[in-house]
Amino acid sequence: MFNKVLVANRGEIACRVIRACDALGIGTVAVYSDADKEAPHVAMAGEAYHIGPAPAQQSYLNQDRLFEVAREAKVDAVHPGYGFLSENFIFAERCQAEGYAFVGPWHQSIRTMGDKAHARMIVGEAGVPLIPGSEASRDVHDGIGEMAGGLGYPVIVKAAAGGGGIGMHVINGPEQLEASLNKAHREAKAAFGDPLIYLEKYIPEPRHVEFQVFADKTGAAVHLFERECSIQRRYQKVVEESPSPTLSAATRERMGADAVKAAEAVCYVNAGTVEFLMDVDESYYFLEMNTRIQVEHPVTEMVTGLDLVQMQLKVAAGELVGLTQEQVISRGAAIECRIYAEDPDQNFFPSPGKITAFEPPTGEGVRVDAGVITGYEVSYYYDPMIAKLITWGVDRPQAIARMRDALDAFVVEGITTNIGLHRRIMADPAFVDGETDTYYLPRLFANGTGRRSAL
Ligand code: MV4
Repeated sequence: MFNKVLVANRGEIACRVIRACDALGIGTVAVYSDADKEAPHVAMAGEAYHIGPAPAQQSYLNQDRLFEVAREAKVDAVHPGYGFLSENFIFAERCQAEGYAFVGPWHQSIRTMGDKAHARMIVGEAGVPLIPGSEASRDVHDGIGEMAGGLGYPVIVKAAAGGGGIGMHVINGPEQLEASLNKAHREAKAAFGDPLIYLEKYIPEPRHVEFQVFADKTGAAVHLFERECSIQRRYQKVVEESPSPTLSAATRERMGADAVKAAEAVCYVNAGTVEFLMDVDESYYFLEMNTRIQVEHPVTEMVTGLDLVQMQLKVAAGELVGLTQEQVISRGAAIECRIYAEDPDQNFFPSPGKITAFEPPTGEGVRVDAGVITGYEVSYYYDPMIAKLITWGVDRPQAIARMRDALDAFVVEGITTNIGLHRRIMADPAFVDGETDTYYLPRLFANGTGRRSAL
């Protein structure tokens, strides 16, 4: 096992990784920018190094500075968390080249799964259902347009290097085809420096269901069940839960097996997430694979009783997962509400400022993963998520009831947060009925309920 780990991140995930290292008796090295001098992860770590000014490019993304700290602190592993450098295969490769274990997948897997078109091809060849679509192309006039007719409208055009919805355009008919393809090319080139785009059959109002997978150096992968992440705003997840409230056991079985197939197709190692889009009839399709620990990993931890970050560290140190699929059991229901420093009355614009009181809720089945404390100054340099509130119940109604009570008890003063939005969602009959798909929030904002059709 490692002696000392550099936690190359900040906020709640840095605190989370430090807690996992402490539990395993591993030394921890935190890094912090000018804006994070008072951040809780600094005090939690065994050692802490200042790495530069607040802007991420000059601190948390400054690879040279991070490797200086790794050398000076004599760490033997680097945990990238999520965001920042966690899916940067150059960084992963450089960790290996400089003699540090990278707590994550092999850099080649990061590279493979980072190219959405390439990932689709490999996973499709392994027999995982893909959304019917075209091969990627750089040139509008090489037949990709004819594909649209073959797929049947509506279709959607996506950037191969993309993600998070950038450069995506729904095309409802042939009259929009040419203009939309040209626009997608331009946006793909501008956003990712690569005009590679591809077409897919458009799935209206899909659910976003993802499976946690874990693999060790033997290449054997297991899934740790699913997370329903359909409640999103501008492709940013807001509420996640496990199990998915409406997924049938038969579909769960098949999706889990396909998630494992996708991971094994790319010789995946460590923690990964296979994302699917699911249609109303529970037909599902591979969307993408995330090669990092995700924000929403706690809901999986609450229903399986596993510590995913400790597992990451053990597997990165060469240990085996040591679990057969039959030994992975999901019990009860867990829900996560992401607490953002943003103002719902200002179109959820970030709302930085000094937190004058931060008193998270406690109680049976309540977990708070926070990246802030009373007195901390939330800046606008980083993602505005300040904490995650997770509840577990013996069933979904109990998890919801506990979430309502926890949200009511959550004290955050000095800044505005989206806690009010979460209380609205937890009180919404459509949410309670599990009627959530990726258009739930737009419907809630428009109609006061996320109900699909105004009954
Ligand atoms: C789709 C889709 C419908 N049909 N692809 C959005 C982000 C990117 N990762 C993929 N996304 C989508 N791709 C087809 N063929 C709908 C979405 C989508 C979405 C997907 C997952 C979670 C939230 C979403 C919100 C809007 C659209």
